[in-house]
Amino acid sequence: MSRLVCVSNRITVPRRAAAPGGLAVGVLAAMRDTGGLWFGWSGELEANPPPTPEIVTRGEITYATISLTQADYDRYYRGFCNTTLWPLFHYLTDRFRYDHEWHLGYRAVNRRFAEQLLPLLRPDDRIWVHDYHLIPLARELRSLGVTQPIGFFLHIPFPHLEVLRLLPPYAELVRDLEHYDLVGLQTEADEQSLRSSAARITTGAFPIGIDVDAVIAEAAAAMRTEPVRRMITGLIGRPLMIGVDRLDYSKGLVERFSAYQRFLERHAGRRGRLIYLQIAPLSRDDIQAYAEIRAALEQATGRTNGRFADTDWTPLRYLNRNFPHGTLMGFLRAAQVGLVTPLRDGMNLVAKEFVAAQDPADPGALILSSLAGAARELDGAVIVNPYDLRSVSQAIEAALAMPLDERQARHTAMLAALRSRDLRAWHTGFLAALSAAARR
Ligand code: GDG
Repeated sequence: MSRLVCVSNRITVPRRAAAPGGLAVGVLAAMRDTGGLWFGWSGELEANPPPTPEIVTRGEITYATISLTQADYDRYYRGFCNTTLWPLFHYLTDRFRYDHEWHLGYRAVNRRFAEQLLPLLRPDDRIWVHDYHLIPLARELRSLGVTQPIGFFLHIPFPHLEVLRLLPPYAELVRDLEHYDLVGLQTEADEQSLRSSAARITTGAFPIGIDVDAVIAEAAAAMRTEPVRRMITGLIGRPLMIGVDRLDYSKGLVERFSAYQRFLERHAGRRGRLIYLQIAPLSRDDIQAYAEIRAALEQATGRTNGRFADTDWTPLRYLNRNFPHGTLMGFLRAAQVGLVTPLRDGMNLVAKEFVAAQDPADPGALILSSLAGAARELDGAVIVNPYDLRSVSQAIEAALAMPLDERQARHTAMLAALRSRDLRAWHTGFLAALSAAARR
């Protein structure tokens, strides 16, 4: 079988501190199945990056990493990727900024990725490029003479043309996508949005899933570990409501904290009888919008706890910490309510992990934003509009009061949906479609 070459912005070489994020887990699962080469940025900044990648092999996977300069990082990563494309693609146009220099930096880094990947390629490779950082990569590779199949998967939403048009070089970006044999998106809605800009691209919806049995096993095993037991002891028998999100404005945390405050106002009987634990590891914290959101959340936490806490009760526990994945799955299993309310999300794997982590005999209820890709599969969740504080507050009450038989019925339906489109289905489905598209 031909070799799989995955390309993503950041690379997780095992035993290096891994940044939390759904993409790395998905790529790793695909690579573990077939072996192959994974190419991307090491996360290091250097004044004079070496002209060839650093190569490390672990088992069946070879990792090839390059470093970037500070100027690349500022223009390509902080600028164009995370201050231009990220907010625009999430329809958060207030946060969208554009600078021509950032765009040049984006193009230059994509060119360098292509030049450094080229000597590593073999004639029978299949190349799978991941996410918004690398949209121009196929065009660059093709211009260097690469003829192997190249597929692209976008982990975040794709905006409708009427939003995409805010981006000055939007037409160029759409033309970049035409150089791929296949462009994969999370949902059919994203696929339709892309089609509003580009009719000539071969597209498909490949919703990313999770390794259901692995999460079930992780969550069950974590219940016996010290960190999970300590957390449960600290609840003193109170029900737990949980959120786990990278600290990102797209995750709707400010709105969520406001909805919780409203809930405590309107449901005085629940005061002292519920603990909301929000885990939000810092991400991209050198970008101003992220620093702002962090400050807003600290203030909101202080307001809620200052107003409602009692000598023996803190309503909101807000942690900017990273936990091992297994520990997180144990926390999810211990919760009666999962709160996943992004303002927009490509998929949202935490919602899926919450479902899989539950004890089927007494499952918790999931509150899920209608604006997350996952809402299209998880219709057993309590679906909310994250901007509607009243409905989120009512959903919290409904989730807490939901009878066991209803929780079980919803959980069974959602678990079946997760199994029918799991992580393996995602990568095998994409790669099969890529081969078929390349043959045509
Ligand atoms: C992007 C898209 C799409 C979280 N905190 C920690 C930690 N996590 C893990 C979660 C989950 C993953 O990270 C987060 O995935 P999400 O899907 O929720 O969100 P993004 O990072 O924004 O991912 C998203 C995804 O790509 C995949 O295509 O679903 O829409 O935005 O697995 O459990 N993991 C560890 N420590 C943490 O503190 N180890």
